[in-house]
Amino acid sequence: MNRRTVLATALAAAVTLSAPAFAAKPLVIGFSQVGAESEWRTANTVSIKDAAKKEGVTLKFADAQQKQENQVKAIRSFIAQRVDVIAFSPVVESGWDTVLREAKRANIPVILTDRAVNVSDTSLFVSFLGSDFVEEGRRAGRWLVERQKKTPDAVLNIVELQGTVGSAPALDRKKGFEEVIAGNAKLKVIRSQTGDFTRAKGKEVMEAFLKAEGKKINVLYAHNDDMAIGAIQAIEEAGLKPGKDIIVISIDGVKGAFEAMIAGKLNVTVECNPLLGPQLMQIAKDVVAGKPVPKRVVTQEGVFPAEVAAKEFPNRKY
Ligand code: GYE
Repeated sequence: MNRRTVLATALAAAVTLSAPAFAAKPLVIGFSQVGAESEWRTANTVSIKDAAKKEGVTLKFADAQQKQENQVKAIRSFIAQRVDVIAFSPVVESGWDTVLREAKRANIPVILTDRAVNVSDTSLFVSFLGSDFVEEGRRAGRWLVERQKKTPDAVLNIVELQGTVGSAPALDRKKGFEEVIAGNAKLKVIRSQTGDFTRAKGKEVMEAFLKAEGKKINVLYAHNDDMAIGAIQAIEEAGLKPGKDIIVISIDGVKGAFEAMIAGKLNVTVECNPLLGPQLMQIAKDVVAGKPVPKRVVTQEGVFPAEVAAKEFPNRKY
């Protein structure tokens, strides 16, 4: 090797060595999703994946199929991979202390999206981005209180389809609704059971409600649109008219709910916005940059009764 070749080789080696230092290292986020149980969840997943792509974030996405143990496993694997940020939508509220302590010990910030956790130490997560589910339950209740004024003498028997047992939206939507109808002797919840936020379960449980209570049922309050859509099928199969014989109230505001409202089968949906991707990316970037981030970011939402469904439908993004 002559002197020139030695120099050239050394130079090439130096360039190769220093090249990665110049390229911006993409932010790596490990995200553990609940599952794919509803239209809402699908829109939420698409929003997160799209926002990551747009922001040049490397997203490690894990679907937990509605099982907490899968989420715990995913979080542990993100810790082992030393991702920059862990984000997740906790399927249920409790049972997170141990794994979140492990993330904290590894110095990996955790962002909660969509659903809350019940932990003894709130420093185990840096931010919680999502809706106010108690308020959504209140909105559903307030709509019914107004509707009841049309038939002031009638007692309305309500059946409730709850979301996933132990999940923040199921607990809070029940609580908010109860808070508003409490003390109103004309509004009575006669049955309440989980339909796990899915259409199939919503239909199955509504069939059981109809079998047990038949025409006594005046109102269905479903914690999400998918369960309401499943239940609407059950009501029709029982020879009754959803939206008329039984008032149907639900939460989310997905396209399927607007279609059901336009068809006269659903009376109202309370909006819950799943498009959390862009805000999640921003919070993650800020955390890694050492900027202060808000501990709680509440999503802005509305209420859509059937009367406005046709007009609003073209504006819906999920
Ligand atoms: O309402 C439901 C989904 O956590 C807000 O989860 C979310 C809920 C949503 O399965 O459709």
